[in-house]
Amino acid sequence: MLIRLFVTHNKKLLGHLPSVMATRQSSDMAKFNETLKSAKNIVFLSGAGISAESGIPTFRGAGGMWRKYRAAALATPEAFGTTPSLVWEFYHYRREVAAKAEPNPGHLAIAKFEKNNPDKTVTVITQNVDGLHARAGTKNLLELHGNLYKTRCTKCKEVLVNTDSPICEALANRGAPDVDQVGSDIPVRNLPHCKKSGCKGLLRPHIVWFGESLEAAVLDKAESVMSSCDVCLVVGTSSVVYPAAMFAPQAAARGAIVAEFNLKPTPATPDFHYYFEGPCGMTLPKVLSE
Ligand code: BJW
Ligand code: ZN
Repeated sequence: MLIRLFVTHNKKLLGHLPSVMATRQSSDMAKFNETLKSAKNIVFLSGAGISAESGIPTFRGAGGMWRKYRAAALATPEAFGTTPSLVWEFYHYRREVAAKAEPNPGHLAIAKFEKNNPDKTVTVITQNVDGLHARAGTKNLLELHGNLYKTRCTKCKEVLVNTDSPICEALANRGAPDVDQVGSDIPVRNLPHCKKSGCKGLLRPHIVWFGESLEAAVLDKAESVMSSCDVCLVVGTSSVVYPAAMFAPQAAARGAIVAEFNLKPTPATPDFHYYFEGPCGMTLPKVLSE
């Protein structure tokens, strides 16, 4: 059993939390499994790490670059405003990668847990946009940051599911991640456009970019679920992107039991009751089937 001090990692942002919670942190799977058995409201809060074992690169790990860009440079409304062609190439590439990927044992263990526990309220709140939780069979799912396979019209704002590959002819054979590729020259008229006759606006990925607000209904629901859960499993997230980064520390501070599954500690680790180190495709199935 690990012994740690629970010290809140960001007093400025989470000022309402007690500054120090002296307690023991555990990595006892059997004990956590007992807690899960008696819980009624369970939330899984996932990030890119859960899809890493499906071959989808994380944002802040090795492989988190596309060409010479970090996601943070392209996932902004400003980047789309100035270089929509480059941003569409980036998303076209990611749509193709995720479409070829398969849910891994971590996604599947969560979906199975939901299915096998109809007496509990099980919710998955994911920051991921790859659609793998849904493909694994998760039903009660909140996609905080949108979805690679949804588009939004920049003019009429209509949101549609779009799984076309490629999403438009001009993007066929584009999006190669090689660092020596520079710029993007697809004319805007050839990028995906709204099919409504009176509109024909430029489409964008239905993804929450940096500096944009999360969809109000999704955020409200996530906050409501987080405020009523009695157990939260934080899986494969670096816990640095807000508002998602404060969900689990806030839940822990009000008394929910929080367990983190990661390859390495994060800034939020000291806030949590349990820490399970290792690939979550191995640790989750073990904990959930104990
Ligand atoms: C494994 C593993 C294995 C690997 N097993 N583990 C308050 C304070 C400071 C800043 C802000 C704030 N409020 C808002 C901001 C600004 C900004 C923000 O948080 N910035 C921070 C970087 C500081 N937030 C926003 O802009 C949000 N909007 C908002 O709040 O609006 C209101 C507002 C705006 C501005 C100012 C104030 C208020 C929107 C955030 C949208 C995030 N969008 C992205 C990009 C989506 C585009 C796309 O996908 O193309 O979403 S950012 C990127 O990071 C992506 C992810 O969902 C998100 C989180 O990353 P995640 O999932 O944690 O991945 P990694 O790579 O960071 O970590 C992976 C983890 O897995 C690691 O820990 C590994 O160890 C682990 N791992 N393999 C287990 N096998
Ligand atoms: Zn439109």
